[in-house]
Amino acid sequence: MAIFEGRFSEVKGLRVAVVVARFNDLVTGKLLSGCLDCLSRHGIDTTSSSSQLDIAWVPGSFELPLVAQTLASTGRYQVVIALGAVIRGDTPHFDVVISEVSKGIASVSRETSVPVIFGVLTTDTMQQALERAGIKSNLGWSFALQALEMASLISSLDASP
Ligand code: INI
Repeated sequence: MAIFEGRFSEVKGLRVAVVVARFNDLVTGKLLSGCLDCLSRHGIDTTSSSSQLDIAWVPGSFELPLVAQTLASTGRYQVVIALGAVIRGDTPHFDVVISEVSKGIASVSRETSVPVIFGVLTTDTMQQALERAGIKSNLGWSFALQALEMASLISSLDASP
């Protein structure tokens, strides 16, 4: 019997791409900060000259799947993290955006075999989003941990005889 589990310490040679939406950047900027803090404290070089980390900005969450797919398809990254904030407000656009983003990101993962972390907050209000992006906790940190775990898990499955 084999039991596979991702580890958080296997960061040597690991390359991570983060794609982040500018829409609601008060929130997504904080998610990105939390994410980079976690990656850096686990040993990933997140400096501007880093060869371990690349960041791509897109206009809104709707654009996350396409750019995640483009990045994943390059073969340069073991994991992609997609960050966004979709806030309900008064618009039915919310449902369209979130449905496309969630389905899109799931299919990019499956089609490329590169894990893509769903780091998109979906909330009713800006206050709720801010609470999850640093006021109470910063889910950007958790998304980065999930990325490290999935990159390690997929790599151990790939290496298994
Ligand atoms: N994009 C978001 O990231 N969050 C939102 O809350 C949002 N709302 O509510 O409209 C949003 N819309 C823009 C969308 O993601 C696209 O960028 C736009 O439709 C152009 O394709």
